[in-house]
Amino acid sequence: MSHIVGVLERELGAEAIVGPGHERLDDYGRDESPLPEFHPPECAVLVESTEQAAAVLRLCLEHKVPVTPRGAGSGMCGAALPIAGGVVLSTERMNRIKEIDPGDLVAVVEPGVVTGTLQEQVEAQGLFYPPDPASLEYCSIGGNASTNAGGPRAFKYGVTREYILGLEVALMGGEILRCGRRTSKGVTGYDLVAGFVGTEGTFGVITELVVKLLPNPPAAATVLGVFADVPTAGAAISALLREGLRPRVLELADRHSIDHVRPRSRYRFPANAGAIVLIEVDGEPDSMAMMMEKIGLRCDDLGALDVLAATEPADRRAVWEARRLISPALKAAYRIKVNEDVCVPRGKIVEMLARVDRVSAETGIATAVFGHAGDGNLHVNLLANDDPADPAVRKKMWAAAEQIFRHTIALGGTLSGEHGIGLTKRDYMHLEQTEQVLEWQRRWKLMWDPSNLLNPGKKIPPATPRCSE
Ligand code: 2HG
Ligand code: ZN
Repeated sequence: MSHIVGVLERELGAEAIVGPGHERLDDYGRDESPLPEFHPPECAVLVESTEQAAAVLRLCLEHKVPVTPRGAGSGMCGAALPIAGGVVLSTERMNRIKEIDPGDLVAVVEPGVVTGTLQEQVEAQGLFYPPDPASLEYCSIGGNASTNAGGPRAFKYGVTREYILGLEVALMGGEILRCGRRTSKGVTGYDLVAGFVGTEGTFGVITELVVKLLPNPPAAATVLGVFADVPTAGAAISALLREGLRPRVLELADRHSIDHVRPRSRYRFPANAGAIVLIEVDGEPDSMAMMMEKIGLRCDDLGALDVLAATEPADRRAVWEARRLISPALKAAYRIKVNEDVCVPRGKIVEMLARVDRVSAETGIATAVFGHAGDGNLHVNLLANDDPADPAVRKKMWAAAEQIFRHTIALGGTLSGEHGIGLTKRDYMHLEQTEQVLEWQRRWKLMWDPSNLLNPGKKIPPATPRCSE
C-alpha cells in the first residue's frame, strides 16, 4: 500500500475516505461493464466540494498516484474501473441541485445528482430535461456528461451534450476551470464544454454543470406496435423514418428481450409479440389522439399484428418500467452479457439486424436486440451461461462482438452510440478510426493530463492495437 491513503486522510479527513479493509471498498472496483475482473483501488475518496476534488487531483499528481473519477458506477464500458490501482475519486456526495431557473431555462447542478431526481424536480416546475438513459433512477448527471449518455428520447431531443451549457472542471494538478455559458446560444472561443463532454473522466473531473432545460411538453402518449418478428418490425421502423415520422421515441425490442422482462413487469406484453416497436409522441393534448391514430394505422399497414396504446400516465409508467427492465432482466438471466451499443446509419437498420442474426447463427451465441432503433442505435446483447472467467468462453464472446463491430463499420456505423468506449471497446477503436485520428486524440489527452495519471488506459488505445487486424 502506498502512503497516499494517509496523505488524503490528513487533507480531507477520515470520513471522506473508503480505505483498506472497509467493507465498501470493493464496490469501487466494479461497474456495470461485462468484465469479470475486479480492480480494487487503494482507496476511494468521496469528495463533497470542488475544492476537495481539486485537492485530490493535486495530491495524486504530487505523489504520482493514478486517479479514476467515478459517478454512480452505472457505466457499461469500464470507464470508472481503477485498472491502474491508486485512488477512485467519487462525486456521489456532490449531489445538490443548486438552482432551477425557469426564466433562463437552466439548472445548475453538482455532478452526483441522480438524473431521474433532476427530471422530477424540473418537471415539478413545468420544465423538462430530456436525456433519459435507462439507468436514470440511479445514474448521475456527471456520469451522463462524462459519457455523453443518450436514451430513448434522444431520437427527438438529442443526447446529453446538447444540454450541457457550462462546466466547472477540476484538472489534474488541482487547477479549477470554469468554461461555457448560461445562455442558450454562444460561440465565444473554442467549445471547451463540448470537448469535455464524453471524455469519460480522462481530461478532468466535472464538479458543476449548467444544464439547458425546455418547457415540459403538456402531453405525451405511447403506442406499441406488435410485430411477428424482428425483420418486419425493422422494416416498419425504416418505412416510418423514410416517411418523416418524428415521434420523441422510436424503439425496438425483440422476442428474447421481451420474454425476459415479462415475468418481472407490471406491463403485460402480448404473448404473440415477436418484436415490439415502441413509439412515443408529445405535444398539445388535443393533438395526441390524431397522432396516435396516424401511427396506429401506419403500423397496421406495415404488418403489425396488433397496435396497443398507453395514454394514461400509469399505463405509460408501466410500459417504461418494463422497457427499462430489459437490461437488468437479461443481466439476471445470464452469467455473461456482452452488451454493445453500436449505431448504424438509419438506412441500414434492417441490414444490420439481419447481420446480427447471422452472427448469432454462425457462432451459436444467443442474442437479444433492443434499443434506440430509430437512431440506428442497437443494443446487441451476446448472452451465455458459461463460466465468465473461462478464457476460451471470453475469447468466443469477444470474437462475436468483434464481428458485430466489423459489420457495423462496414455499414458506415460507429462502435458506440451511447455507452462510451472505456475499456471494453478501446482495443477495437482502430476498426473505425485511423491511426492519425487516434494519435491526435492521444495528444489531446496529454494536453490536459501530461503525466497520464488521470484514468489512464481508457478511451483511446495505446499506439499498438491488440485485437486482430
Ligand atoms: C438501455 O437502453 C441501456 O436499456 C442498456 O442503454 C443497454 O444493457 C444494454 O445493452
Ligand atoms: Zn440504451
